[in-house]
Amino acid sequence: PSWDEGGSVVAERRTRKLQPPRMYQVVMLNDDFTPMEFVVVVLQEFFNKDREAATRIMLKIHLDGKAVCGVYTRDLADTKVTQVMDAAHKAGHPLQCLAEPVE
Ligand code: NFA
Repeated sequence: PSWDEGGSVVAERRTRKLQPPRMYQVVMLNDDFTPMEFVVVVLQEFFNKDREAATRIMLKIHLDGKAVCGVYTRDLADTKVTQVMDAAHKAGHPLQCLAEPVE
């Protein structure tokens, strides 16, 4: 929100009140080291993809450099990013992902 004295906070509350929340896409990035199988498992485990969808997304990341894994509210998107980064770090892989606002 804006915090000037002109009532813009109230104005924004009025305009946002019946609006859906801003959505965030979780984007996963390619690297040369993370095994394909690890990415497929992560996509199944944290993004509720079946093996076929997970494989398709993994290959898109591999070929295009990145792909959207899912679209969520802010809190959930941040949770997904943390889960992926944590699992990758623990497994010793450099896999990266991030959340970015849609539009
Ligand atoms: N490029 C990686 C490889 O060839 C696979 C990969 C896919 C990594 C998607 C990260 C994301 N092992």
